[in-house]
Amino acid sequence: MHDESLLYQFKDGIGVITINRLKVMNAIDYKSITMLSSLLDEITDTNIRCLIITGAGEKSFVAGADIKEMKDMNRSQGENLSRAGNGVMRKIELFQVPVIAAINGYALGGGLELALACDIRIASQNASFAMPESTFGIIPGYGGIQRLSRIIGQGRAREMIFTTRRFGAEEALPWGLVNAVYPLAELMPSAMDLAGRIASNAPIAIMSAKKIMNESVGLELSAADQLEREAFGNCFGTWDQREAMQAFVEKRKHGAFRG
Ligand code: DAK
Repeated sequence: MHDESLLYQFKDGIGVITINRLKVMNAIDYKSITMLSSLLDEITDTNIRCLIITGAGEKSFVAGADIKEMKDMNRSQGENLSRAGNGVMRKIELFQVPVIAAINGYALGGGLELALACDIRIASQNASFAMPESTFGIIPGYGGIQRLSRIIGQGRAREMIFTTRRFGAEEALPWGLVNAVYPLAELMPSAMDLAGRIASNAPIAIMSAKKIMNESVGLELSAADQLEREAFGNCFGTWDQREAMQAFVEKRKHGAFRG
């Protein structure tokens, strides 16, 4: 169940979700969070190979949680928002195929947290980033504190959260907050290209690698190795593995992966 504030397109194995709340810089309210959650549940197409999340327009990816909605919330409404928000971020993180955040402008607060839940972040040159929560008397609550520290390291994450300083894509790049920066017009074609490259690989291998990378966070190396070993073993005997290796030996192009 979703309305025009959340758009979904699917073509050639690639899904694109667009947060479409232009009047509020694509800030996400409780309804958008719940719709996003339902939409993710509804994407059951086994042909999906990669998902892209972006914002509508040319100024903003997602300018955070909807402050106008939040300002009068009571404690239980805040808790509901938190539960829904945490749930949807986790759903993105655990989504069966890789998720790319195509950051086309402001990625602030909850918007940055949404991007952090994705596997890969790429940005347009006009993108900007901040964790401004403490200027509103709150802290990042959609898992952003944990994910930000894991992605850019404790020192930089603390600086971002404590200072709330907003900075641009060129600074985000060397920090590893985004993997690449493009002129705005090239952002979506580049996201599609990246998604296409992911989609061209063996689906079971990609999904399995993502699962192991998620599950091994925080594990001892030996336990993580065990997970990896089992998943590695499971790849053998798949049609894709046999066909791709056979094709290499026979010096021919492998048949289309079946997944
Ligand atoms: N919420 C609601 N409306 C917003 C908004 C937001 N986050 N951001 C922008 N808008 C609205 C503006 O109020 C304005 O509405 P009107 O005045 O036209 O009615 C419209 O979008 C256009 O914005 P501006 O006129 O301000 O446009 P500018 O280009 O001048 O500035 C801006 C764009 C994005 C720099 C600026 O609007 C801005 O600073 N917005 C606030 C960004 C921000 O601080 N975001 C972080 C919010 S805190 C939680 C977990 C997580 C969170 C919350 C709860 N739980 C666990 C419960 C997350 C919190 C946050 O994200």
